[in-house]
Amino acid sequence: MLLSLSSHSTSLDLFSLEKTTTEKQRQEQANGSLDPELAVVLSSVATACKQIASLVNRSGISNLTGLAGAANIQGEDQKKLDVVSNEVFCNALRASGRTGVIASEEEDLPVAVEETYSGNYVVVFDPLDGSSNIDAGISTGSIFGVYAPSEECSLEDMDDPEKMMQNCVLNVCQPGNSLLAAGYCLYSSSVNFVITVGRGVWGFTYDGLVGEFVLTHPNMKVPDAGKIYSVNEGNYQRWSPDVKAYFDSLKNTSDGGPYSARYIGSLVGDFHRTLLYGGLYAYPGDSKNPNGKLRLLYECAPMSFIMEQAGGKGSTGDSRVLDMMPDKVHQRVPLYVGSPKEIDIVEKFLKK
Ligand code: AHM
Ligand code: MG
Repeated sequence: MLLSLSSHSTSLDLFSLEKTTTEKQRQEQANGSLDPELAVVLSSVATACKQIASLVNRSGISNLTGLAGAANIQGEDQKKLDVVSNEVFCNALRASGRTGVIASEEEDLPVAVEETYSGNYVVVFDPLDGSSNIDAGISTGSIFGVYAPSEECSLEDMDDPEKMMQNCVLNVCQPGNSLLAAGYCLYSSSVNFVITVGRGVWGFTYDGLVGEFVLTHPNMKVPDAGKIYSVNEGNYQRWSPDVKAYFDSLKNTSDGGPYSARYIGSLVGDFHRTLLYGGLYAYPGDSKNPNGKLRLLYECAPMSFIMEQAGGKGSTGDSRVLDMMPDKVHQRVPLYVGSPKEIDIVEKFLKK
C-alpha cells in the first residue's frame, strides 16, 4: 500500500493507479456499469507510459534523439522515439490479452492483435504526441482511447485480408461518444496520468521512488472560465476572419481581455494546463489546412471526452467533437477545447 504524506489526503490518495482501477472496478461492477476487463487494458497502458517516460527521460544519453529516417502515412518525419514508443504501446496492449484492434498515429492502418484471450477492445492512441519537442527536453505525452469490444475485425477473416482490413477500419472509426475510456500521460517536470471511464476524471502522478502512479487529483474539474489561451498564432494570416476576430477579442480590454497566451506546442502539456487552470486550447482550421492539424480519432476525441467529463467542452468550432463520425483513421478536425464558458464564446464567434 502506498502512503501519501499530503496533509490534504483523502482516503483515495492511498491508492496507486492499479489499486484505484481495481477499486473503481469493484464499485462499478456493483452498479453493473464497468466491464472488469477494461481495468486490465488501462493497466497495460499505464505500464507502457511508465516505459515511455523512462525512454523520454534518458533519450539524450541513450542515442534516442533525432529522426528515425522514415515518414509516417501522414508524411510526417518519424522521430526515433515515435517509433520506439509505438512499439512499447503495441507490445503492452498485446500483452494485456484484451485488445483486438489497435490504431496508432504511427501505423498506416489499424492492426488486428492475434494474442487476444478476451475483451477484444479497440484501442486508439498517439504514443508520443508533440515529439518535435523531444530534442529540446520539452513536454510530450501519450494519448489513448478505448472503444467497445468488437467481433467484426477477427482473425478468422485472415483468408480474406482485404475484408478483414475493411472491417478493422470500420470498427476503429467510431464517434467519440462511444468511447468507454480515454486518457493521457504527460512527460514533463512530473509524469501525470489522467483517465476517465465516463464517470469523472482521475489524475495520477508517477512516484519514481516506488515505480507507481499515485492518485493526486481525484475528480478533476476544469474551471468554468479562464483567461489563458493556447494556440499557434503564427498561423494567424491563414485564419478565416471569424477565427481572427475571436483571437483578436482576447486581447481587447473592452471584451474582458487581455488573456494570457501560453503555447508549448505539445497538446498534452497545453491541455493539462488548460484542465487545471481553465481557458482554452485551440488548433483551428486555416487556408492551408482547412481541418487543422490534429487527428479526430486519437487526439481530439479522447481529449474532448476527458474535458467533458471534467465539466468542460470540446468543439470543432460549430459542433461537438464527440458527435463527429470519423470516415478515415487519420482524419483531422479543428479543435477548441477547455472551460465551458470559453468554448461557448468561440462557438458564438464562429457561428456569426
Ligand atoms: P504530432 O502528433 O505530430 O506530434 O503533432 C501534434 C502536435 C500537438 O501536440 C501540438 O499541439 C501541435 O502538434 C503543434 O503543432 P504546431 O507546431 O503546428 O503548432
Ligand atoms: Mg499527435
